[in-house]
Amino acid sequence: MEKKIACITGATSGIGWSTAIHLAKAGFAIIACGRRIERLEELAKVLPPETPYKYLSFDVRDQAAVNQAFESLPMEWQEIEVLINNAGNAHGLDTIDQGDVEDWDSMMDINVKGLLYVSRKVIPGMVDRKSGQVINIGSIAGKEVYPKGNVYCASKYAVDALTKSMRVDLNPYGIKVMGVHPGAVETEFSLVRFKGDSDRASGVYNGFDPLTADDVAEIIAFAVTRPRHVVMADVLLLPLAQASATVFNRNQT
Ligand code: NDP
Ligand code: 8X3
Repeated sequence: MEKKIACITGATSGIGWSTAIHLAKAGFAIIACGRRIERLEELAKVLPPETPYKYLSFDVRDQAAVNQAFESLPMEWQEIEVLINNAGNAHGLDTIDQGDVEDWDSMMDINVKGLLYVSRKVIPGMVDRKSGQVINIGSIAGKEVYPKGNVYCASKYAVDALTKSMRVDLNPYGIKVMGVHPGAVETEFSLVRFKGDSDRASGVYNGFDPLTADDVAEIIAFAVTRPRHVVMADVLLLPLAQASATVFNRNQT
């Protein structure tokens, strides 16, 4: 492959979708991952036409499926230079005494274990080649807790800890490890958190301009195109109206 390869999980929607487009525009070949195959096929149509493109459909919770997907890549697609660990969601918003255990399992399995399964398949190649970049998408929820955020926050604190640990473990190999931690971004995120309740989901962004997926993708594209010696290690990205995990100026618009 002439172009460097970027692999993006959670590329069927939101931040992952926009990141695939921005990295393709920056000259990368794209491997897009997600469960919804029709979206992965749709993505091919909106990338710059010269973009080499492959998609892998799997559930990040299924370690065997993750392994099989990456092992299915043809030789010319195996040298992944950039890994964007983005797949993830919140499921539910309840106090700790009332949380749904299935929601808890989903968040830990997807946001933490899924990230690990994908990383375990992709990072050894980077170590062998002594080259690569990993960006983990955390959240402001991995920097501060908020009421009813409990398990989602825990999953994102884990992403932050793993990001820092990866940076340490991979330091001898010249692999860049970065954490991008957004505040409120309007994507399908809240629709998933509130299980399809669109009124409740859109209410999250009432009265202010949230970040867009493109806003986050632009930062990711900037981070991965820095000179070799520069690492944007940790970025907290907020909309103007958001001052912390809980403080919003909802009279902004
Ligand atoms: P979206 O809901 O729009 O996108 C989530 C993506 O994750 C989809 O592509 C989805 O693909 C994928 N995904 C979810 N579950 C699985 C699974 N089990 N297996 C494989 N892929 C999965 O949300 P965002 O774009 O907003 O979220 C992207 C990341 O950003 C997440 O890690 C989220 O926690 C984080 N984030 C989001 C913020 C926000 O306010 N929106 C703020 C801070 C961080 P598919 O369903 O096709 O499998
Ligand atoms: C998504 C942002 O504040 O809903 O990670 O947790 S928040």
